[in-house]
Amino acid sequence: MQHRAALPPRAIVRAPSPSLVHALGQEDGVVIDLERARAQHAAYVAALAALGVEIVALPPLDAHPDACFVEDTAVIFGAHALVTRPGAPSRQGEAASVGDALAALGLALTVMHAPATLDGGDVMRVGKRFFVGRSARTNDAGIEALAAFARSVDRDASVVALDMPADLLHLKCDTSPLGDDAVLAVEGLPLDLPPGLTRIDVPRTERFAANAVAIGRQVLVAAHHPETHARLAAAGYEPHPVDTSELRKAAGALTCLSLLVTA
Ligand code: CIR
Repeated sequence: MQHRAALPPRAIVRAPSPSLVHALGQEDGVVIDLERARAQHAAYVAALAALGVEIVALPPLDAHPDACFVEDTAVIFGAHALVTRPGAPSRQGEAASVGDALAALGLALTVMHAPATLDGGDVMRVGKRFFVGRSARTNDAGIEALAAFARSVDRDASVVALDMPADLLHLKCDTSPLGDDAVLAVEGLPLDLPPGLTRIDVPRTERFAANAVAIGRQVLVAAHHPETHARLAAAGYEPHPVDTSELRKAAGALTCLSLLVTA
C-alpha cells in the first residue's frame, strides 16, 4: 500500500489593505499606522514560514477592513472546514474567498448559513473537544452549526459552549491551543479540559499573551510578555515573540491572522 507523504503545515493569511484603518474594535483616539501594521503582519508571516509552514497568501480585500483577521472566517477540523458566517455584517463578505482557498488545498467544505453567526476566534479545538464562546459575534445557531459540523467529521467530537463576558471579543482572546494536548489560558478562566491535558496559565497582567500560535513545540507568542515566555519554556515549548501591536489596535491577536491546515 502506498502512503502519501505527510504535508507540511500550511497557513492561509491575508495582508492588511489600506482600509485596515477603518477596522472594527478600535478605541476612540487610537490611530493605526498602516505601514507599521503591514510590516508587523509580514514579520508574523515570516515567523510562520521560518517554522516550516507553507504560506498561502490571499490578496488584500479593500472592501473589508478586517479581512486580514482570516481566522474568523473558517473552522478547520482535519481535512474538513466549516466556512463561517462572521457575526459582524461588514465581515460576512470575507468568507467566500477563504472557502475557495481551503477547497483548493483539498479540504471538504461545509458552509454556515443565516441565521447562524460564528467567528472562528470564538472556537478553540483541543483534539476532539471544541470550546466555543457564545458572544456578541457567535450565536446559538452558530454553535449548533459548529456542533453538527464537528460530529459529521468525527462522531466522538464534543462541543462545550461558554458565555463570554460583554467586554471580551472572542474566547481565544483568553485561551489558545498548544497542539492537541495542552492549552494556554489566562489565570482563572474556567475550562473543563479532558483528562491528560496540560494547562499553562498566563498571568492576568499578561492577558494578551494567552493568544498564541503553536506549530509543534514552537510557539509564536506576543512580544514583551516575559512571564508567559518563561512559563512556555519551562513546559518544554520554544517561544518565538512577535510584535503585532498595530493589529492589536483593531482587537486582533496572533491566531486571528492565520488559518492553519495540518491535514
Ligand atoms: C473584528 O472586530 O472583527 C476585528 N477587528 C478583530 C478580529 C480579531 N479576530 C480574532 O481574534 N480571531
